[in-house]
Amino acid sequence: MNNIPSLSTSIGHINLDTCTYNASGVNCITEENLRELALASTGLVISKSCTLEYRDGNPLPRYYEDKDGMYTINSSGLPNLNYLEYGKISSKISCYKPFFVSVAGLKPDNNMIMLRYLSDVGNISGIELNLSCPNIVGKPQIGYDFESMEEILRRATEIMGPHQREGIVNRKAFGLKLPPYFDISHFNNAAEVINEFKIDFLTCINSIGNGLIIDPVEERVVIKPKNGFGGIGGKVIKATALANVNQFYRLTNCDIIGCGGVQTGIDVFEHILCGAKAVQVGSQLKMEGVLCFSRLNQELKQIMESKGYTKLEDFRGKLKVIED
Ligand code: IRO
Repeated sequence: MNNIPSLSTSIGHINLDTCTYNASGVNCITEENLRELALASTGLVISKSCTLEYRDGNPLPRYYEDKDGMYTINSSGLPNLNYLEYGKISSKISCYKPFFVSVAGLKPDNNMIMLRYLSDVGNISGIELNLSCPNIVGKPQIGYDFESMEEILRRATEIMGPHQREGIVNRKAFGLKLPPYFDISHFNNAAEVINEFKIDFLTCINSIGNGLIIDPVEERVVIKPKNGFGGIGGKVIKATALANVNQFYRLTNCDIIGCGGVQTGIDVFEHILCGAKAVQVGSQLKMEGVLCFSRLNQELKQIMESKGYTKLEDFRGKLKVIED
């Protein structure tokens, strides 16, 4: 009998050999970055969020981490090659494993142009629409404006429905990268909007927007853009991430992708216990490089073995609450 735990999973109709992969944004801008991720022990590869045009991003320094990964702060400002390039690169990555593209238009119309094009590229398996970039001056996070979010999802899901290409129905997994929510009424508001549409997956969460990390010795901020304000990642955001995974697991029928505070196999296990079907790694990938995936997968397998679990569905979403 083969008792080695399997980490295989699925996102929408896309099957993955393992449940961990990169968070969009970290080490995934260039073709070289993406190939390195494809050759690592990832279940899929997702690109940096893209825009219509190439972007250099914000001035440096725009990223900072504390020495033990307790927190990171970034204000990258959407550096990316542009959406057409990720369409082209898709053929180089999809020969290894599923390739997803993250999309973050600076205007709603730009999102629609990119979705229309990318939904017709055969080598792309999924699209994550980023509704939560915290770092573009003058562009509020769409995920916090439920009216705009509804309007964008109405237009996006019309485009992302079954797509006809050379006579073949070519449907991608379509999902949203959400910001963290902190109030129960906001979880309900967001879920109500999401449940109106056909959304395959939700990635919870993006960085916690507009935090401020300072250097008390220098009496100065640690990154340059926006007077030092940026998106917070790292260990400190795990509790918020788990809460968001679990709320959206309860409130929607979407597949949930956990993201936030993952440094060890236990963190991956906890995300799955809260309902996640797969788990993205951001800050830890930045700190450790792509070898983090084989380590995390191995650590998760050891935890599963010690508990007698052979597959993720044995414990996914089975978080217990304390009864009276
Ligand atoms: O500054 C960024 O590029 C960035 C993006 I688009 C995002 O979605 N989240 C983040 O922390 N940084």
